[in-house]
Amino acid sequence: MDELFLGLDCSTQGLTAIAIDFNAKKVTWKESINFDADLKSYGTKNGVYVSNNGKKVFSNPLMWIDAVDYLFAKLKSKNFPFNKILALSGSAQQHGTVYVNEKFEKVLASLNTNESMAEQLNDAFSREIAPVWMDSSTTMECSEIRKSLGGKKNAIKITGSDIFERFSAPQIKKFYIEEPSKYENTRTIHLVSSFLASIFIGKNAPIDHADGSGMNLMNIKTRKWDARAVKATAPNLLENLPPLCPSERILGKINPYFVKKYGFSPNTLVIAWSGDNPNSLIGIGLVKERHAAMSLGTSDTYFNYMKKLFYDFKGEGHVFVAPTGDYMSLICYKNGSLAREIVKNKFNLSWQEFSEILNTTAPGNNGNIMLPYFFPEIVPFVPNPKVYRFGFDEDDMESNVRGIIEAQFLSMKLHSKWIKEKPIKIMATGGASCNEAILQVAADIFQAIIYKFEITNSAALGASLRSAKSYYDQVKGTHAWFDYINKFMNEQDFSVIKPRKEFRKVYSKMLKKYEKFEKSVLYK
Ligand code: ADP
Ligand code: XUL
Repeated sequence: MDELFLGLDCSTQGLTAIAIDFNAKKVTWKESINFDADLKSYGTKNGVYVSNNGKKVFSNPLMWIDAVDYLFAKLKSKNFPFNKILALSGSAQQHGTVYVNEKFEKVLASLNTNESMAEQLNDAFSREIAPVWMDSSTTMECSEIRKSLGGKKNAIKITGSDIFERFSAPQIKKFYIEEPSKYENTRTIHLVSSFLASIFIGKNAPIDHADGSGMNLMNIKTRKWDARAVKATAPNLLENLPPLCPSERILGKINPYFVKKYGFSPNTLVIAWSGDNPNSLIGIGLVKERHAAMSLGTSDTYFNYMKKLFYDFKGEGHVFVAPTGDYMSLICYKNGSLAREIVKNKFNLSWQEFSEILNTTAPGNNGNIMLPYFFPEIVPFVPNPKVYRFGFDEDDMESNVRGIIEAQFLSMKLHSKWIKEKPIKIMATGGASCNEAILQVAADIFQAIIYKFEITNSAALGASLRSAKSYYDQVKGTHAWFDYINKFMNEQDFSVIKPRKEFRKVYSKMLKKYEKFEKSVLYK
């Protein structure tokens, strides 16, 4: 009988399911839904709601659980073999917080299959909205927490990151200050990942160490809630935080709702869920040093696997626990796909036409440089969006198209310098990684080989691989991650984008110029 494993990824803009047959080394199913298009009644744009000043960005947790029912109904209509899934795990956008009340667990334990989960869980939230990673409204709370922890350097040493607007601690603090009675009614504060894991096990699920690292609440060394950070955030917070656990933890058997409604076996194991970037680390097989990844999704991220803990005391980057139990570095950009789309749409281009321009214009953009802060930026910190163009104007199509792509990778190269290992290989993933013209610019700027996989959703793939490992470790004894990855990933289809040596000089010069321009606008 087939031994299948399911990985789900609840990202900013949609929900994806990937099923793998681990022994056959194959992805056997892939199905996605898009929140804006498939769950229109929620009225999101790119999966979120944005306040007028652009700083508050949030979503509706009911939409995410509706998405699970919607996607599973779609899979059922296609005869997806739910009964062959031995274990499942999941991935979710990082940092977002979900606030549930005491009804949550009670309803979860007795879900009825005649109604949707969202209908039944309607009253189970103490806060209707869930702030997400794109939120940048908590600058004041960040400085208060940072101060309580003894400044930036201490905050980094304790939590692995400086205090960031989108991280959970400042978000929770703001909620406590602005809506104290709703905070009082909160029974548990989940991350998106642990919230969704909860519906799959029918009770509050723990937060895994990897996603827990993105909260400014977990001690990066002890992997426990840090008493100082918890105190600096909100009163009685410890009672409201789920326990922490290793990412490989088997949480239990699947909630009977899914057995009755979709035909899962009652023995299906549910493995701890994690964040999308940690899952991607596994989904592209990054369990070795000197291999890095760029994920080009709604956010652009750059990350690599680290055996040992080290910090970015400049405070731009993060250190997370990796799902392997080691560490990973990460830098995150808000001006990723949505910024690329603004340029593409301004000139009414298809992605193919956009790529054509990249393929036919000169690397170095004839000396033109863009600083593309269409949205408030995380790295470098730009609280108020503004696009700077040096040497060209906003109507010059070629320079804008090349300008934004070069800027994104020059910035990635510049701000990942703290990660001491220089990559020899970079794996590309995320929706925009299907675009070879974009990846060629990245290869030329980094002067590294870029691997492009056929499966662009490495977060869902990573979740399915994590569920396979936890399952087989339990039945066959523990094996190293490296063995699992080697077995599976080497069989996946990929292509290689080589750096063109002739552009090395152009880009090393341009990087210096970019750095100078960046400094001139940031510190003026
Ligand atoms: P997330 O997981 O963050 O929700 P995805 O990784 O699915 O997002 O990426 C979605 C983005 O991929 C879209 O916003 C779109 O801009 C981008 N995208 C899709 N196809 C292409 C393409 N051919 N070239 C460049 N970008 C693309
Ligand atoms: C990472 C980050 C984003 C989200 C959404 O720190 O904020 O990459 O995980 O994908």
